[in-house]
Amino acid sequence: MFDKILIANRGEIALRVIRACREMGIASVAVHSTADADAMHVRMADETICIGPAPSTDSYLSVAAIISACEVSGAQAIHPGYGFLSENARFVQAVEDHGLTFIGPSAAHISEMGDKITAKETAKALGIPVVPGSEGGVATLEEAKIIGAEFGYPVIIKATAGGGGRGMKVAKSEAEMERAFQTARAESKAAFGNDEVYIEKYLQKPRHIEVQVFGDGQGGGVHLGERDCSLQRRHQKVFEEAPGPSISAEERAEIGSICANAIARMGYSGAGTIEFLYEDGGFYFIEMNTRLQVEHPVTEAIFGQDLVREQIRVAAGMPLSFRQEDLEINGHAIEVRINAEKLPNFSPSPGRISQYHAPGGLGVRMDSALYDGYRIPPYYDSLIGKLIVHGRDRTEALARLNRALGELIVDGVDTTIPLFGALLQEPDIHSGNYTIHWLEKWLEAGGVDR
Ligand code: MV4
Repeated sequence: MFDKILIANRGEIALRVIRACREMGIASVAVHSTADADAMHVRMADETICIGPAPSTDSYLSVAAIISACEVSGAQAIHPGYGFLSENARFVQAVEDHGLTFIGPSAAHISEMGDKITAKETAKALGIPVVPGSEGGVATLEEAKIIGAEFGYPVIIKATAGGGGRGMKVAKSEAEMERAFQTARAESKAAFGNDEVYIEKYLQKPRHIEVQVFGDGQGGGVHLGERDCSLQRRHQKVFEEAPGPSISAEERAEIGSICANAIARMGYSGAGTIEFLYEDGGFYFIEMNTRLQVEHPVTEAIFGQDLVREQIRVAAGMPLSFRQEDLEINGHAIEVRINAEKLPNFSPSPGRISQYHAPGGLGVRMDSALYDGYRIPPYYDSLIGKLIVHGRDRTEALARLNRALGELIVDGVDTTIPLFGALLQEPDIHSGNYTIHWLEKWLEAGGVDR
């Protein structure tokens, strides 16, 4: 096992990794920009190293600075958290070239899943159901129209280099194809320097269901059920839950075993998420994330497993600490993301936290790097906390969420907390009856202000 790990991240996820390290008897090294000198992750780590100025391109995204910090500190492994360098294959290669260990999958698996066409081909070859559509890239408008006629409108045009919704366009009819196709290509070129696109049948009212997987890197793989992350605004998740309220035990076992087998056959190592659209009882692969995700705590809650500890163990060459048959779902968990943003437009709201009080009690977890007097810098993501509640069933989890939100105090900046009080007034949230479009429609109809 490693005796020292460097955490190439900041905020709540850096604390999350430090906590796992401490429980495992591993020393932690925090890296930070000059803007984060007073950040909680810097206070909590065993050692700290300043890696550059405020802009993340010169600090948290600097491969050279992070590898130097690792060498200087004597850490043997790097945990990337989420975002920043967590899905950067060149970073992983550089880490390995320096004789260090990346806590995550291989550079090859990261690149394979970073290219969305390759990811889909790999998924299909491994028996994972995919959205019907083009075989590979679509280079010309003529070809695009043939695909449209074959699968039927509406279709969606997606960037091969994309993900997370960038460079996507819907064509509702052949008349809309030219504009949608050219716009998707131009946006992909501008955003990723690559104009390759592919086309899929557009699903009109799906849910976003993602399956948590773990590979041991030795040909073993397990799944830890699904999360429903359909409540999103502009591709940013705001409310996540596990298990998915629309997924039966039979569906879970079936899609779970397909995913676990695929991970095993890939020889995948560490945590991953296989993302699906779910509509009318069918699962359709869209992407795979090769990192630990923001919403991993809802899975931890219902399975009683520490996913960061598991990532570290697997990276150190140890076997998974559980077998599929050891994993059992206990109750229901919900996470809400607290962002420093001003409603109703979700505009960033950095500034000084005059008062912070975290909720507590049975079934409540607050993952946050806030403290009284902390100044939220304007340079980074607006996520400042995650409130995770766990109950014996969904009804209890919702009641507990309502109770915990009542205890939570974040003063001094605007936050998304009022959004969740308003959501808890909605019958559709209580019944679990929502798709990927529910939140945006509700916000357009004045949801937060009602
Ligand atoms: C789709 C889709 C409908 N049909 N693909 C958006 C982000 C990227 N991960 C995939 N996305 C979508 N792909 C087909 N064939 C609708 C979306 C989509 C979406 C997906 C998940 C969660 C929220 C979303 C919001 C808008 C569109």
